[in-house]
Amino acid sequence: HEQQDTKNAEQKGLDEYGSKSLPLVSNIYTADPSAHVFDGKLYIYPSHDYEAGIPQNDNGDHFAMRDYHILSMDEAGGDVTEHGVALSVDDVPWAGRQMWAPDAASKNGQYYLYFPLKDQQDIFRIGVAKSGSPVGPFIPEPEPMAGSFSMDPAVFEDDDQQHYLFFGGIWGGQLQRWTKDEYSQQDDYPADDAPALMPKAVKLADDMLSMDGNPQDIMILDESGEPIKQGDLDRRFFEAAWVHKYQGNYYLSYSTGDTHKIVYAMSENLMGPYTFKGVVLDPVIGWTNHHSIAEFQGKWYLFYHDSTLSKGQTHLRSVKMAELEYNDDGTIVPYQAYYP
Ligand code: FUB
Repeated sequence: HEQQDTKNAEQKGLDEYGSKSLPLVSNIYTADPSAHVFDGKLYIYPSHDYEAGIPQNDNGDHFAMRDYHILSMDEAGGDVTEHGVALSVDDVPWAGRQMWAPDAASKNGQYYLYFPLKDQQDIFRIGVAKSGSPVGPFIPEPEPMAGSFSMDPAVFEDDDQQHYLFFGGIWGGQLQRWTKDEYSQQDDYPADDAPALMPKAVKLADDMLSMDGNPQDIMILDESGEPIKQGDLDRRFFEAAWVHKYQGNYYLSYSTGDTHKIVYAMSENLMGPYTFKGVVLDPVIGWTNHHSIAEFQGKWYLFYHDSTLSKGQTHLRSVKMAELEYNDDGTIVPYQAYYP
């Protein structure tokens, strides 16, 4: 951890934004970090941002990513290896455009990369690609996962080794187009005083390539036990769900999107309902906020991104990591990403 502290100290005062952490890599732009420890080593599965020259819009067309590069570290604060192209849009037979936030899982010595990508009808689907190595290259299945829709997959492995896929996101993530169980060209948002659109989750089948059953809503409740409302912009689910387990409790954390926070809710049951607790990370430099949380070598870390390296360009982000702390009652101490 000393090395991390040194990096932090070096950073202080050198960055116009007052960032507490350095980008993990600066040879490419990286975003949406999904972190996992496989065989004692830390792997980060990020999006790979680049300048596609596409004007910004609410649909996120400017996030036009075309491949994935995986990062790894032997120790926190140590050297970071960027492993080159692990999967390219050119390798995916059903590909349309936009390789957004991926995640990965491991089972029986095989590694699985779950990736959201629009198909040739411009509908987000979730694809799976396999490799014998955690850093790829990954070979995609010929079709997207049957029954998949929307984006931001996050795979959680429970203590019994069963894997679960959490996913979904509104606005450009298209979740609001699936309220009738089939894709609609029209957005269909609940009224502001109605329950919000919730993230989805489903058990993964033994083959890790398909869903075991139909995705269900994961309910996020307020302190009175009522579903968080669509108009509750500081708390309602937008995108980037992530699940981790700490001291026997499940934590569902996610982005509030247009209010730019990472917030979390807790439950004793993986499939919920979850009770809203508070903020993990306040808005960062850049529009999007996306994270993961993982334990590595006995400490808990928050992985996030911001746009400090690109001087604030929202679609050119960099992955960072920082130690995450918990209070004695299991609630999370919000991480302050910038020096005041
Ligand atoms: O990187 C593209 C999209 O931006 C992700 O899928 C969202 O979570 C947001 O970070």
